[in-house]
Amino acid sequence: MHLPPHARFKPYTHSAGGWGSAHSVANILFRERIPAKAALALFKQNKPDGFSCVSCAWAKPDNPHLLEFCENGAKATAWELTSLRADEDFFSKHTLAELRTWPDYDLEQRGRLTRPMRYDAATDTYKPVPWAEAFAAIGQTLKALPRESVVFYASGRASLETSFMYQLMARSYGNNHLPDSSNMCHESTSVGLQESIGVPVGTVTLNDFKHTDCFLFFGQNVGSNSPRMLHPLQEARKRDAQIITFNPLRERGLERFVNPQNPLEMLGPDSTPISTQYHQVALGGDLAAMAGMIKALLALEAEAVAAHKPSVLDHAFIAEHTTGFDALVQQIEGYSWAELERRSGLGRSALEAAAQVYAQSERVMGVYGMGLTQHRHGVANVQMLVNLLLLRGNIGKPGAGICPVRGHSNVQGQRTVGITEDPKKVPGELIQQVLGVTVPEEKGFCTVEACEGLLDGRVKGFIGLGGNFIRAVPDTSRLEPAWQQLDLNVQIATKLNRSHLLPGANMWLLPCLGRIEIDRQNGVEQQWAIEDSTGCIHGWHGHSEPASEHLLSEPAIVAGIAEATLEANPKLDWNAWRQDYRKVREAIAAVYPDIFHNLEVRMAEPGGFHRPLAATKREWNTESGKAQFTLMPTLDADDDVNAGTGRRDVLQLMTMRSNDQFNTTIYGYDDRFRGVNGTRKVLFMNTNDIARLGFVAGDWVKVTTAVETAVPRVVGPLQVLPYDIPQGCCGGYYPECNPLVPLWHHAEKSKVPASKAIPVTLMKVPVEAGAVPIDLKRA
Ligand SMILES: Nc1nc2c(c(=O)[nH]1)N[C@H]1C(S)=C(S)[C@@H](COP(=O)(O)OP(=O)(O)OC[C@H]3O[C@@H](n4cnc5c(=O)[nH]c(N)nc54)[C@H](O)[C@@H]3O)O[C@H]1N2
Ligand SMILES: Nc1nc2c(c(=O)[nH]1)N[C@H]1C(S)=C(S)[C@@H](COP(=O)(O)OP(=O)(O)OC[C@H]3O[C@@H](n4cnc5c(=O)[nH]c(N)nc54)[C@H](O)[C@@H]3O)O[C@H]1N2
Ligand SMILES: [Mo]
Repeated sequence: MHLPPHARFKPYTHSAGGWGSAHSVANILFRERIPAKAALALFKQNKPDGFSCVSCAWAKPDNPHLLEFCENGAKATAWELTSLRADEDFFSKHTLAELRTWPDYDLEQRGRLTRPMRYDAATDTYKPVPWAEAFAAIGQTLKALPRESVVFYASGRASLETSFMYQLMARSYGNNHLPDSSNMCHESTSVGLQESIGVPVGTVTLNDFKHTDCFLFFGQNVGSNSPRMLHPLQEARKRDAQIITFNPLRERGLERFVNPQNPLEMLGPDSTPISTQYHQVALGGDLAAMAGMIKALLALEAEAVAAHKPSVLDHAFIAEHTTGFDALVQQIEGYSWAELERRSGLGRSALEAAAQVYAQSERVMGVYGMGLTQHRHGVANVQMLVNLLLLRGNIGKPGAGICPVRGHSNVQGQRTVGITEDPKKVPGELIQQVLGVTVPEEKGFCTVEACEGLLDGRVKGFIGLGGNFIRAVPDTSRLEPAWQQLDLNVQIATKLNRSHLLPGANMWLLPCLGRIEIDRQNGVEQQWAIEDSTGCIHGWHGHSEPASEHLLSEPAIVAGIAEATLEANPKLDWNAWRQDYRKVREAIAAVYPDIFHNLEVRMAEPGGFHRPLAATKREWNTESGKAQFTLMPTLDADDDVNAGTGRRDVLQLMTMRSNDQFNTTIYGYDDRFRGVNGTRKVLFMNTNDIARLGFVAGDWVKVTTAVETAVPRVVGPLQVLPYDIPQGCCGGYYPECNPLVPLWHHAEKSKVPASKAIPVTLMKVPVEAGAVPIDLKRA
């Protein structure tokens, strides 16, 4: 088993990108034993004739760089192209009881899954089975289960074609239980933007980045999680665009960047400073920070009026296109500066400085990530950012708009083609007419509801189209035992993970082709389509030979389960779809003509095509027919934490990603930009809190959730690491800290788990036997 090398902490003083990034890519290519020939696949990544990155959902330019990929995209590719295999030999040697003791890193590091397998309780191992047998048995169990008891989960990677088929399978089966990873991610966006501006997705394209004067950057760690976005940001900086960042941590990628693909920059001493203002907002302090900016903006407006200068607010836009302006002004004016400062953790002058730049910029873009969405008031956070943008007409003009940075590479597209628990969001009539499938009327389960169903026994069957459900969800310690009560658990996956190791009655592991692999059906290479974070839809195809001859494509697996389970439907020929994905695309185009008409031709155009978005044309599909200013329910993004503010020992914990992971996939134990090496068992803390709570750097602590204390939620021991984080806040890694998030601690309206502000207390514990101490002297 893998043992972490000597753990150490040393603040990272270099830029994001640069040689550190190139070195890290070389390391992983070596470790995954990628032959040089296969490494050439990187040249095809994100190219018009190539494959789309398996990592994040960031947009691909139509004129890509020679190597249009980033450190983390390259890692993701290497992870999939690995020559290591978790084959039948491996599974015959390891019981699940043993594998459950392995860390996430070791599980996936075993390499690609190679054969369909069924859990055998007698030997506590997975045993290979032929595909036909797997499909028949799964179909039989599904037919026997109550239709409302089965959940169809999707992690956001599967193509538009697979996703379309998958939701039809669920609906033909008889329910709308289609939660996906976006329920833990950007659902606050889908709900918030729909209400405020009438579209569930961002309004900007890559082209807009060329015209933006000012970026307001909230809670998104671009250097690790969407590094290719650093290119347009760097270009923007070179023409002196302003980037105002709000983040509790000084994230390296938001500070400085060296383009690892630019030889001159790699050799020279220069890096581009990214942020022009950096505000270390308190966890959950964004509502107050944005309210403060609006308050400052209103003051500037008053000054301009008094001095007979041009208005700061775009009154013409506000009058013609919005509702709710007066009420918002009244609410904002009711907040005192003292309150705004206290809640945001930022000084008035800092917020005024941000407002000043905003007021002087013509084209402003609001960019954000999990720092806004994963809060109790995550939806309000998103809507407050919209408020700020609307005040100066920054939606629906070039260079301006709202830019949620999505996570999984096709997470946005999956929603577009019907993976949603809400039947109102799918064109039921057309689905009935074209495909003879009746969309059930009753709303299905989102992720949190699926978890509730697991806990109370309503969910008896679970199909996972990718992902690592039981590791990604909140309240892990309560949910793992429930997961083992399932009558049927089918996991379609590329690599082994913890969700596969807690079997119930019937547990299946179905290995699929990865996205980089050539998918041949009837000897013909197939193409797929996806939609990126900017609503751009484009095609791709695989480039390397499959990891095993026994793998099936995701569409083939979905078709296999559907055929074995569902009554024959004369309008829906699963077998024809499995053999030719063009037919699936025809159906997608017929069901969603506005977005996907002529899909086959348009997806092949260089750079793909953009879906129409009414808000970009200043048409508002909202309740009022206008863009809506939204009032804030509260200034606290997290009431649960604030309920405990009386207690000085309660900190707010954010769960975060390292630079060496993709969600629950742990590539390694280094978080280079944050200076942590060789360990993930750390708790990032402010030095004053460390002293105040009676600890010293390097102490080991147990972390306990400080609300609903009757239910024990404990993680640790973790080692205390002094870090530049606001007082009262601390940080630990996802997914290790997930047992601390109560299932009910989620965003209002969107039900996104509030993983960025969990009230916790700490208790010192003796050093764990065998624990590798962090070398703090190097700090
Ligand atoms: N390499 C890599 N790439 C990825 C992923 C990955 O795991 N690894 N995951 C993918 C997925 S699914 C997603 S959703 C995205 C996630 O990408 P991000 O949206 O960047 O999500 P996180 O890494 O969780 O970090 C959020 C950032 O928000 C900050 N933050 C935390 N709390 C607050 C707050 O209250 N206010 C503000 N203003 N900031 C806060 C944190 O310091 C951190 O910088 O990345 C995608 N891309
Ligand atoms: N505490 C806390 N919890 C969080 C978050 C957080 O910030 N904090 N973030 C949340 C977010 S934003 C998200 S998106 C979720 C992520 O939740 P998930 O999407 O469920 O999790 P992943 O870790 O992305 O899933 C990894 C697994 O996907 C499988 N896989 C990889 N590629 C493929 C493929 O091409 N096809 C198939 N079929 N399988 C594949 C592999 O087996 C791999 O083990 O976690 C959420 N949970
Ligand atoms: Mo995500």
